[in-house]
Amino acid sequence: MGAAEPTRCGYVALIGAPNAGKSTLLNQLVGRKLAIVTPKVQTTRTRLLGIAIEAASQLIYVDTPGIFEPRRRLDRAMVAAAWAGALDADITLLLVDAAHGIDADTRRIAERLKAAGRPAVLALNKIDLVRRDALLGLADQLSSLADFTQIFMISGLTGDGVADLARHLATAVPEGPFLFPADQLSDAQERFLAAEVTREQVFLQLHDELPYSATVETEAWEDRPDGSVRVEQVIYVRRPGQRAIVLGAGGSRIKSIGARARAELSAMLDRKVHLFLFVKVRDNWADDPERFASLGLDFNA
Ligand SMILES: Nc1nc2c(ncn2[C@@H]2O[C@H](COP(=O)(O)OP(=O)(O)OP(=O)(O)O)[C@@H](O)[C@H]2O)c(=O)[nH]1
Ligand SMILES: [Mg+2]
Repeated sequence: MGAAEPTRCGYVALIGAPNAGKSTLLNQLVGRKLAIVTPKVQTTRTRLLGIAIEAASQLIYVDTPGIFEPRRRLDRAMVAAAWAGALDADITLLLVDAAHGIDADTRRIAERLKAAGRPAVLALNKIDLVRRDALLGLADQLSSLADFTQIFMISGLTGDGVADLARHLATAVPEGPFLFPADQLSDAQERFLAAEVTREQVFLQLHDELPYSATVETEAWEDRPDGSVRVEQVIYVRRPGQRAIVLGAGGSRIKSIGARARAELSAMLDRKVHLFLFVKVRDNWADDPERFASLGLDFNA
């Protein structure tokens, strides 16, 4: 970097259909696991910033919930958060799962970008799963739906193509000073990231409706003099029967969720963690303004 080179800084929103790989890419771009990732759709519920320096640019990536046809109040708030992220950003990066192709969700997103007169960067993701010649047809089809300034072919999982993408973004964000300290990786509080780590295990270890009926909150956080941390969290579910499933026979499921979450959290924080999980029934949590506020979502979206 020459001394006279001006710095650049900007927000880059990662948007796309559920499961396109937005959170995986965010983690790859930042070089650290911030966002939770699962094979299930609608894992991410709120905006999360991941911050990286590339050459003389600070890139502020915005992970967003997948954009899909909303039905419940929580869905509406998630999709509203995703669009707010997309339209507030300096650059919109549309991620498409190349193995899955163009579905109704992706088509609707492209159409809305076009209607908003919003050019975007297109990234065909998961190229580790598809033949290269299939990618060109997909790129063509997408180009007919919206206005893309650049097209990249990447794998957020293996990192293939991601450095090229980051280099391009670094030149495309506006000139200006860094908006965050150079060593800051996210805007998220540790309490929130810790709750997400447990929610990831709920998604991975429980099935059907349950992950979508559950939310996790960190209720207490105590730094101990010996350098360890004591964390209390509540997993909220909607019905007593769901509480029984989360606990499992003789408490076996909650024990296994807690063990995995504690190991992950301990690695993330680089210190010993004492994790205490409670399961509570709050049948209306998905209609409770306070729970939305704790997720950073707009109840009235
Ligand atoms: N093979 C392959 N799998 C990927 C790639 N990127 C993501 N995945 C997988 O796709 C699934 C979804 O990834 P996420 O990063 O959670 O996707 P997302 O777009 O954030 O999903 P939502 O938050 O639900 O909208 C996970 O199982 C990932 O491991 C990739 O480049 N290649
Ligand atoms: Mg996600």
